[in-house]
Amino acid sequence: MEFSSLVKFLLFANTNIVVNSSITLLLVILVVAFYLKYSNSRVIYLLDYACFKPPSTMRVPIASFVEHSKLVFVDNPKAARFQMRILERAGLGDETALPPAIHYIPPEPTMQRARDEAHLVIFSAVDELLKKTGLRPKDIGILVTNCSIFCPSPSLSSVIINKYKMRSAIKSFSLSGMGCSASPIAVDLASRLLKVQPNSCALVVSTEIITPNAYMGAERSMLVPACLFRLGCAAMLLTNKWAKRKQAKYRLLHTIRTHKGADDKAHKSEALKSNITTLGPLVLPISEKLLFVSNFLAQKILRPRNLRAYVPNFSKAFDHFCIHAGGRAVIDELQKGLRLSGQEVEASRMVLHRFGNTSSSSIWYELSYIEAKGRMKKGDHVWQIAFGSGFKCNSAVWKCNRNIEVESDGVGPWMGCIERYPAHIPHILKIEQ
Ligand SMILES: *[C@@H]1O[C@H](CO)[C@@H](O)[C@H](O)[C@H]1NC(C)=O
Ligand SMILES: *[C@@H]1O[C@H](CO)[C@@H](O)[C@H](O)[C@H]1NC(C)=O
Ligand SMILES: *[C@@H]1O[C@H](CO)[C@@H](O)[C@H](O)[C@H]1NC(C)=O
Ligand SMILES: CC(=O)N[C@H]1CO[C@H](CO)[C@@H](O)[C@@H]1O
Repeated sequence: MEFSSLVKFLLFANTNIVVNSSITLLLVILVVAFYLKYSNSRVIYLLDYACFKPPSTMRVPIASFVEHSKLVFVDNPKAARFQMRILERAGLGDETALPPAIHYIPPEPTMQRARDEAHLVIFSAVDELLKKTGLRPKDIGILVTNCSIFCPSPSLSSVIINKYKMRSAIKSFSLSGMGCSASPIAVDLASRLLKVQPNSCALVVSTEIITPNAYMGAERSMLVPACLFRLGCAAMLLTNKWAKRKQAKYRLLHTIRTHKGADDKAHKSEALKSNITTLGPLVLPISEKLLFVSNFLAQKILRPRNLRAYVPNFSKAFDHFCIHAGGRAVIDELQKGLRLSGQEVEASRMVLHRFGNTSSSSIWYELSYIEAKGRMKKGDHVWQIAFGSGFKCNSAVWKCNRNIEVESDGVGPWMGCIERYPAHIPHILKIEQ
């Protein structure tokens, strides 16, 4: 072999080696980066969720509620009339449901009845969720339950673990006394736990057991919730498993919790304002941020009398809104405050009409409404916002991870009634006496 051709051969081989090894190195780096990014489970998915659909036997048409209230408050007709006036303006329909114990005359708010209700709503929702996701109870590593009023011992979490024979190493938490905003708190807690526990599934159960809520006294502030509370429960499955990324419905982008409990003067709108101020910079497009900042500066520097604070247009950041359906006044206030259109609050109003105030689970019935209407598309951003028990305001921001089809994903609790919505909700309902 000639010297020059030997040199050529060596050079060629060398470049080959260099090229080969750099490609290999690049591949290794890519694989490692990929592994670190995903297996380290920074991304948290909502695999799926399920909402309890009350059986029609537990239905309370408004007229029946009023009649029942007259019988229960036979010695106090004022209370019955007061409840009727609340219901006339509440925006609830004729298909909301109450647990059997509250249908009785008089109601029977015992511990046993409350347990029966808890079993009914929780097991129904969890059964459906396991069916939808194809997971076995043994796959669940974290369990967070949340229910504000009913706080039995052993806890509801233990009841679930016992019923489904979950694994003994499960990390379980029972949140309580946190009111309607508890659901984003539970999601927040589960997502924080998932961040430190790779390759796991977390089950979150959000409900309010209303049997203990049956109220027969004369205090008006207690009579109001007794009118609006209805059966409801939602179960959610969060995961950081890389293998589940295609199947998952949503990706969690942010959870934000504001607690103004330290401030005695704090109230709903205060907590809301601060929460929104925290959320704004995370989600708003640059144009809205600029408008907000320039308005803020103009107020500080020029101090004009009639310049109102700029409320960012959140429709530019979110495609769908799930506002906790606590009552009509709450939805009205938020719609006005955030300048939302009628369609953007439609899900909240329709959930209030069809299911009543289901406390912390209402935002999941709303998400399900948007899906059942076929409006949820891959890439859409959703804002779930809930407040309750005074000073807390909590949100979760999700990004839709795949197209959601009514045919394959179903309509969940809206089965059999979705075609009747959106329904016209009269401002004042005339109740026949
Ligand atoms: C969530 O909190 C409530 C009390 O507010 C507590 O009773 C309950 O144990 C928790 N929820 C469930 C479903 O366990
Ligand atoms: C907010 O932005 C959306 C989309 O750009 C627009 O349709 C809507 O009119 C805006 N709302 C307000 C109150 O400016
Ligand atoms: C809705 O239910 C919750 C209970 O979790 C209660 O705190 C809230 O006051 C209710 N909303 C209205 C408007 O009654
Ligand atoms: C304006 C305002 O009150 N902002 C508050 C928003 O909430 C965060 C905590 O979540 C507070 O640190 C901010 O001060």
